[in-house]
Amino acid sequence: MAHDETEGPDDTVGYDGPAGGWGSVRGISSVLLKELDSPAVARTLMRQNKPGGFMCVSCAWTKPAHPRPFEFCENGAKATLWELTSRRCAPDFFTQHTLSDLRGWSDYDLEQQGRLTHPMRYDRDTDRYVPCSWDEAFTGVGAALRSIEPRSAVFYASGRASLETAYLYALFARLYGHNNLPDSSNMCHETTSVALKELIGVPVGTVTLEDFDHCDAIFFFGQNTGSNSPRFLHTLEECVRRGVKIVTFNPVREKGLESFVNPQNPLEMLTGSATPISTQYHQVRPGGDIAALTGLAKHVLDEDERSGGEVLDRDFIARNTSGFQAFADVVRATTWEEIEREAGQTRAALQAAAEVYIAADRVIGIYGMGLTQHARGFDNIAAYVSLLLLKGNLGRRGAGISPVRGHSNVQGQRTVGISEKPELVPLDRLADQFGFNPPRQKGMNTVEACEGLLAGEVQAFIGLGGNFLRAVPDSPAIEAAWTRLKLSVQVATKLNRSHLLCGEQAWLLPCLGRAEKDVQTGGPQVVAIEDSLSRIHGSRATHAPASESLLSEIAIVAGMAQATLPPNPKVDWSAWVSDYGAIRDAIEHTYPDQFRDFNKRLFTPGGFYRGNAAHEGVWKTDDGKAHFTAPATLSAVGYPDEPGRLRLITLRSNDQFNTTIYGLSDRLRGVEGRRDVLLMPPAEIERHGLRPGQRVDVHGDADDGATRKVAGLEVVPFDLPVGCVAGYYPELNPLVPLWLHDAKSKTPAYKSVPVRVKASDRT
Ligand SMILES: Nc1nc2c(c(=O)[nH]1)N[C@H]1C(S)=C(S)[C@@H](COP(=O)(O)OP(=O)(O)OC[C@H]3O[C@@H](n4cnc5c(=O)[nH]c(N)nc54)[C@H](O)[C@@H]3O)O[C@H]1N2
Ligand SMILES: Nc1nc2c(c(=O)[nH]1)N[C@H]1C(S)=C(S)[C@@H](COP(=O)(O)OP(=O)(O)OC[C@H]3O[C@@H](n4cnc5c(=O)[nH]c(N)nc54)[C@H](O)[C@@H]3O)O[C@H]1N2
Ligand SMILES: [Mo]
Repeated sequence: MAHDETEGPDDTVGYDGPAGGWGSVRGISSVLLKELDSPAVARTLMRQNKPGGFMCVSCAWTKPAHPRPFEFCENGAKATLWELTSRRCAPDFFTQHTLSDLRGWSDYDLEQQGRLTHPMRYDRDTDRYVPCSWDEAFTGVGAALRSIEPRSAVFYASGRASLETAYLYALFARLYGHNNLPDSSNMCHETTSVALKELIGVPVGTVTLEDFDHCDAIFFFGQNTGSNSPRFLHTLEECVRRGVKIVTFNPVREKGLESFVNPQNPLEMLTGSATPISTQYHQVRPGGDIAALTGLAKHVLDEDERSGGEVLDRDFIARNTSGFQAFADVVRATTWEEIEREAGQTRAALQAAAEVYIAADRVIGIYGMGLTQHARGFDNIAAYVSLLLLKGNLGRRGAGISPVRGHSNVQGQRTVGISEKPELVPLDRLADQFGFNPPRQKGMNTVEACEGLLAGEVQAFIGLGGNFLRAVPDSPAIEAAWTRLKLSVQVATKLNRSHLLCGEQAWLLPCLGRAEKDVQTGGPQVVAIEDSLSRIHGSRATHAPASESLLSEIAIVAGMAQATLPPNPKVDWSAWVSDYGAIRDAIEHTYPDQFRDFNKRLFTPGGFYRGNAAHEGVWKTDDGKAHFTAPATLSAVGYPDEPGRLRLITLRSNDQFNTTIYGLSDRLRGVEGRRDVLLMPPAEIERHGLRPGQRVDVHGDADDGATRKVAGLEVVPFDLPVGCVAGYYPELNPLVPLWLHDAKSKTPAYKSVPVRVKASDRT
């Protein structure tokens, strides 16, 4: 059976211990213990996330000015050990295996082969990767790109590459002639970038670390801190000790949001005493957050009326916002019956949460993929912003909205020009700085790039990291379209599924990881990243590279660009490669306000703050105000309920980083040893006439006539709201329709996929 000895309520699978604690230490060692034998690896870990050290490649949580002795967590350590593994995936591996053979391997087994060591070209005759020189690769890529229409090329980026790499990559795309710069953020917090920009005038969160010292309550919607940003648990623990109330809305009872044992606190470790995190935990229905937030707002408005105007911050509303009256009218007219049905929460539960909001002078609103990855994700965020505006909880110390970002530099990549939206990039400055005429036509985001692939309009794809084919919706259909590409290029550290499907010409280009020493003709180089709280940090690596044949991402981008573009006296790729400080100067020139004295401030402890108008109460929106939004719908899923239709949540386990599977332990949820599971509430197991441990097939249930199926999953009873099931990303991506995405940002609806469950023919 797939689970731990511990059980949750109603015989569901669960985990009795808290997040953190001894379990988190064992969680590291069980997978990667042997890598820790190397003193060099241990030294690198000790420098992780410290000023002047190297910045973690796992999540985007902020790096404090006064770090703890170990400023890393279980999952940050895993990410580092994974990158610094002693295993190598060298050319001889590819002489032994054809790509057709490797396509039968799991994600876990592929990455287990270790670090890629040599640049390689796909040889169609033998169906193998064969080693090549860097020159051959660059010349080949350049010739292929020059032979096609630039607008038929897509330059994808996964959010890990540094600010310097991202800036050069985006510049390369524009000098070549397109804005097709989809980013992993298109599958992630694009909803945030679009919604917060429109509603409060900044595309990013408004909260700083200092704000956590002054807040009275924190609301948590759809973010799994214990697994995905564990260092944030320390901040939360400090808040709880100060008496801050934490109210969580999540269909899954996530351990890290319930209680935490600080692995850095010997007393807590010895006594096993845990700090409870959430004061209230509401298992909202997936896609039920607009309804829940509307319920909270309704109670706030009712209490304001009852108390004769004591609750709302009317002065703030009058001076800073627009749309209040229309919002209040719709919320008042919405009935509790509708709210209860859509939220899957009782009126009393929502009122209890609203009471915490009312009682708190300063409130921070946290959220993650539980709000963004829905067909009406924008409306989720709009409802959240509206709630915060009611009591002036934006643009004020100790208050604000804080999306917890994903990849370690995903926010920064957007800051320095990786965007398909030309209006978000200072194209005139770039034109002037580099003496060219940048393309002005909107480029493709991730969903549009997939549509372009399906339509045969995309002819070349470059992946700067990531695992595009595993991460996107409708992954089997996109894989099938992939082989029609004229050119596919993957810049990567480890082998993954996206490398096993090739265009007519294909190159696999291995790069240095962020923890590895990068020496260029100008000496040892450092790079910079931006964290979730808009702070920029330098990252200095000391670890010896995995192979002598690796190049830095910057050198690879520059190499491809030089081989593709005509010479331009204002664009000196070689000078940039020899000294990354020159790239930072160029970034400062393009973005003088945000990157003033970039090189000088690079190693500011705690990072330097890029600034945020909304944090200062300045609203750079169309009308200069922060916007209330009258809810247009209460359901975020974008399709009707039908008998037998379930909402599938795709989850990350505690033992993965996106498509990188470290191991098979989802310790904090009590699911051990396998990932081919379907988590089901006991009531649904019964209603479906199934039993725990039985094999089921999951069928897509979108109204588009397409067949989508993942077969042979094992039923695991799990504490979830009725009408919903959950399973792991990326295995379940074949069930996600490409067209089911947030209406405004096109972020795929990975958190509420319509499915049906049937007993499997397989036993
Ligand atoms: N160790 C580790 N760290 C990571 C990652 C990783 O894979 N592993 N990934 C990184 C990346 S790229 C990202 S974007 C972040 C992702 O971090 P998160 O934003 O935490 O993303 P998820 O784990 O996908 O899901 C978040 C939570 O949303 C809940 N949820 C699902 N549907 C709903 C809903 O309708 N409403 C509400 N309120 N909640 C819902 C789920 O139960 C889950 O607890 O983490 C980053 N950090
Ligand atoms: N069903 C479902 N699908 C989802 C999600 C979900 O919650 N549910 N989440 C979505 C989200 S939030 C995201 S961000 C995307 C993630 O999508 P991606 O960012 O495309 O995927 P990753 O799994 O993060 O990419 C892992 C690969 O990156 C490469 N890599 C690692 N480090 C480096 C490096 O330093 N440089 C380079 N060049 N390559 C490196 C390795 O080869 C590794 O195999 O997936 C999305 N897809
Ligand atoms: Mo993400």
